Amino acid sequence: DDRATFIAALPKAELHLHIEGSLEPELMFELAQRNNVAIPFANVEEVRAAYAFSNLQDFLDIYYQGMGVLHTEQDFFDLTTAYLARAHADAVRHVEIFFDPQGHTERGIAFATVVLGISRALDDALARYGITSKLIMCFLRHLSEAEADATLDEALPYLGRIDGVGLDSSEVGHPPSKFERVFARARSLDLKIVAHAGEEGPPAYVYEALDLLKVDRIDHGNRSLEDPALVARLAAAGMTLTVCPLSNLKLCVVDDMAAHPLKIMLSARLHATVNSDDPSYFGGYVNANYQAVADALDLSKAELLTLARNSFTGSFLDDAAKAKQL
Ligand code: ES4
Ligand code: ZN
Repeated sequence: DDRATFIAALPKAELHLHIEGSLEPELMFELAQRNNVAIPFANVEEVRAAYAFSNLQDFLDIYYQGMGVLHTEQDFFDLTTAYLARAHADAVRHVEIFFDPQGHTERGIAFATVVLGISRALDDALARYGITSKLIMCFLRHLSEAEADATLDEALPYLGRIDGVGLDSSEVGHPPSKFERVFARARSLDLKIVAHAGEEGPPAYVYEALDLLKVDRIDHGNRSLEDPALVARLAAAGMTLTVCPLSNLKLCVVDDMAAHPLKIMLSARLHATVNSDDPSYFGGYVNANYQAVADALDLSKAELLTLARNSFTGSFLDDAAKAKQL
């Protein structure tokens, strides 16, 4: 219909995408075979049937298992190339990709293998599609700050290709305060700062992300809406929230898409954006996320345009590059 056509053609940036979460079951099987890795599924249908989650941890358990098929630089290149082809098909002009180095280094995969495979695919996408990109290294918050610090050390030779650091994995019980020092060090290295906050965790974690980590963006941020003073602060600061509707539905952050807070966020003047998070696991790439939330909340073209504009203004592109996209 008319809205689908509008969404499909809308130039957009994707700001919240875990590259390991774009691993489709077909590629998982191909890489399992290529690398002689056993996976506990007989076929693609069995994999998809396993993607029924009741919370974030349910998902994370299967997400860390899935990434176990990624071994070589070529694997990371193929994974990233497949995502970028899908993003291009969705009129994505700019991507800011998260990766989880600790999910790989703890399995004995070299940091360099991961970064070089991903970044070669990003270079190709610029040449092939004109898609610009930033790369954001996330620390796993269920691990220690010392382990995050060691990961930042490993990243030092690659800071020419890494634009920012983020914080992901199991949120509750692992507040931003646990990582205050490593994020201070990242800031001193001129890295951009983001953190997942308020996905399952309370508004206090969003305050910590702002006050202790000094984030440039909040990933998710849904539970900020429980605290009117926090909403006012986020709006006044022009803080971008990278919202992920299908993720929120699949991880039971919302009970129903009709109950999704995106429209309330926009009404409260929050700088919300729409993103796919882990599209292979949550059932759709960025346009499917726009479509699902637009249908459920009856979003207008003006609201959809605001979301797409927010994705560029909230990106880490420099002002000249933003001006070209807007
Ligand atoms: C994630 Cl949806 C989500 N939340 C937290 N950590 C993650 N890692 C990958 N996807
Ligand atoms: Zn995420």
